Amino acid sequence: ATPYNHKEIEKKWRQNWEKNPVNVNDGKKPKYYCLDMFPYPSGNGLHVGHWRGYVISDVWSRYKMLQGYYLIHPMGWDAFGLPAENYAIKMGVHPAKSTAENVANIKRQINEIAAVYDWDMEVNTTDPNFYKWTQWIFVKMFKEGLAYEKEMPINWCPSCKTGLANEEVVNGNCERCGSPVTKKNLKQWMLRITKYADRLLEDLNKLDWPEKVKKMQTDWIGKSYGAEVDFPIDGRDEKITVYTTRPDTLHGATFMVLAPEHALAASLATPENKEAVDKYIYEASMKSNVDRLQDKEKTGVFTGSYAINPLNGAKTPIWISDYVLADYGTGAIMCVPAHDDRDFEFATKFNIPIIQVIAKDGKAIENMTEAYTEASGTMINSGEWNGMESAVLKKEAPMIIEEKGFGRKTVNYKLRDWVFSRQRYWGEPIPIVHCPKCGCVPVPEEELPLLLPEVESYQPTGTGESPLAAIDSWVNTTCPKCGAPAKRETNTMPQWAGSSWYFLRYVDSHNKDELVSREKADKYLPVDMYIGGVEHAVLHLLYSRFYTKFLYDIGVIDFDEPFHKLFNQGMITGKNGIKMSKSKGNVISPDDLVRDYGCDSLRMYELFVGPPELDSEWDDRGIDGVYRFLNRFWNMVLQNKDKDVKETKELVKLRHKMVYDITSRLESFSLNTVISGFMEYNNKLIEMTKKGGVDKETLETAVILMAPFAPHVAEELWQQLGHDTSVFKNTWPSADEEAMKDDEVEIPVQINGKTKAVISISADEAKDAVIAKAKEVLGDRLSGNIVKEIYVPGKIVNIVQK
Ligand code: ANZ
Ligand code: ZN
Repeated sequence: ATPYNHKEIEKKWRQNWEKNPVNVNDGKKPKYYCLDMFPYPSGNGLHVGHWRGYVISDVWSRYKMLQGYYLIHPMGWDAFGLPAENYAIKMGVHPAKSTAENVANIKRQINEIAAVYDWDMEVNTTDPNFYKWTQWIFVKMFKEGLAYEKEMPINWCPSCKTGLANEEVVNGNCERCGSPVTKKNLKQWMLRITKYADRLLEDLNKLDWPEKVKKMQTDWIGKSYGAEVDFPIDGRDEKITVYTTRPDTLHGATFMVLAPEHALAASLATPENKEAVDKYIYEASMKSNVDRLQDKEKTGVFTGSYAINPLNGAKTPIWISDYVLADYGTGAIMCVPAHDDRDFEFATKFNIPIIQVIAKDGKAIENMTEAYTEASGTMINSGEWNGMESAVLKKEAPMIIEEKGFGRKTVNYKLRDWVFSRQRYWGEPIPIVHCPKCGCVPVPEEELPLLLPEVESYQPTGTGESPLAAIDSWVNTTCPKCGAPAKRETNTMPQWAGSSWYFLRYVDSHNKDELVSREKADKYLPVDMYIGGVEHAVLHLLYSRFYTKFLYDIGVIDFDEPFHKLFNQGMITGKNGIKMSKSKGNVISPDDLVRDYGCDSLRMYELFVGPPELDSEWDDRGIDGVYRFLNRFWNMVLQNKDKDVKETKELVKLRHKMVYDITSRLESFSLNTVISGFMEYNNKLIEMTKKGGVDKETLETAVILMAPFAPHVAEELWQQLGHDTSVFKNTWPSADEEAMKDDEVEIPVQINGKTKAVISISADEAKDAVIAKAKEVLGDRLSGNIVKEIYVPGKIVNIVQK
């Protein structure tokens, strides 16, 4: 038989598939949309870690194709934004040029995977035909009041020289470059994602996503119920309104704290405290939110003023501290040190009284060494509330407060509006004109795309202005409304803009008149399966849901969740779990492995390295084993192909068990055990080959099962088995449970050669198990002095005893 030659058959089938695509839309098949998170075309190319996700999605796609679906399986490029621009600056070439080169290189590498991508659908976020619609969505949002301008202190990365969204700040550092994030006061375009907070939260229930990701989004949206309480200021007309989730503890409020940015903070300082207060406020303004919340010793300053507890008239000192955030709740809190950790720490440090108002079993703690934070127990020191269950009161207090007239029940969210301006060159220009008379006027829809102009210098300026601001001929324009001289907005969109909706465009990527035609959207969308890394849990995956809901609201599409099912693959790491990166010098390129072992071996090895949802260490040596397996499989099929073996009960059973095992492992996404399953079944088939051969149906079934994993090998063997159509024209085999059952046989059980009983066993049961069964039926007929135990497989048991 012909030996397995991966180079030859991979070339042959690649050409063949190009001419005769295996994924065809006959208009009758149901669609299945399997999407990869599209890559940034960075200059480093793909490493074996990138392959993993693409292989997983391609295996799943081909499996769906074999189940009879018309597959939507596209690929494209997320090419605007900081990574592409930073790379271009480093290499000293224009980002448009370097991006095009990188796309070409990565596309070549991706083609080595032999995935069934439909390149006719390809999109690139930097293509004017694409970003026309990114801008169009912005204009629509502006018209709906969802895009607005606001001046405020925002997160600023001094190294990337641009503003960042909250989602892009990770533990106080820039999500891109890791530099500590500072604050900068800038006029910003904002997207009102908060308007969708409730829907973004509730609709998580509709999604078949990992619980972990749902929880991350739930926490990020951070909905909480509580009350606002108004505290009059002693000797003044103003009130301080606080937000609390624990209004049941109102009697235990022994001080108040305002955020340094609170409107009243500076003015509450009495003359002797003025200097200290001003200094504190100034210093706080230099820190980021994350810095302020991090676990370090509390700082604060007393204003000298007091507020009156509206419930019991107690005089409570007003402090300022940076552990209270300006942009959450009301930026002011009532502090209950007995029942809140942060307040306890603060009160202990500054010697403020602590009053316990909730007690377990009604008994107060003698010397509190930490806050009692459970919301269960009985109210004490709480006037008319004494004796109530705190859990009950927690729910009722907002209503009581509302009735008494010094507050109201409220709902709060942690989610903030999306800071949408970037002071960088390589992004979609925000299509707005600033007119001295008309204010902000959107570029008319029919004039989109508003092209990104060529510039001499695309380096970030660091001044808070984008490099576009330096191009007078571009900046100076006329107002689309009144015709007066006006100026263009010079900020660009964040890199998330294009990726928030790209999955909609694939199915109608050439449409010049619409983002996507309603007909195609109804037919081919939304995404059934989305595969990618978990790092996007609250960035891309939240923004995409927001955009989808908006486009649903304005009637572009008829569904309001983009991704029905989500699978997050783990990372492939270098030795000792270290992330693969160029700087660490541990990047393994797939190119050499494909050359030496072939695409099919690398595909299977990518899955074999470990459970797909976990991080796995890469070890080059393992691919050898997969390569040898493919050789053995190849030889096994070819050895049997002309033998014309009749199917036996044993072969039928083996076939159905194989179908059952492979399918159930595949369905549960246990892809590494699918590969080990193939190895086990191949060994069994090799055994059968030695015993007399494997029948054609079993061979064909094995080849079809292998097709999503090793498509070239499967296609070639399918042809060698005598077919002239593609292996992918088959239907995925199904397992018959009846056929999988083991046969039972009855055998005699003897003592010293005389039959005493009959037992029924399955034909391939192990000797130990059969002897155990025999001894059980013989019971006390056994003497306890056994000399020998004889088992003739499937025939007879004989126990020799004295
Ligand atoms: C009194 C109290 C007593 C509180 C108690 C807690 C426990 P979540 O669940 O995160 O919404 N808080 C309110 N606004 C704040 C701000 N701008 N910065 C920092 N902390 C703020 O938390 C709400 C609780 O966090 C509120 O309830 C408030 O403290 C505090 F035993 O009020 B609480
Ligand atoms: Zn940065």
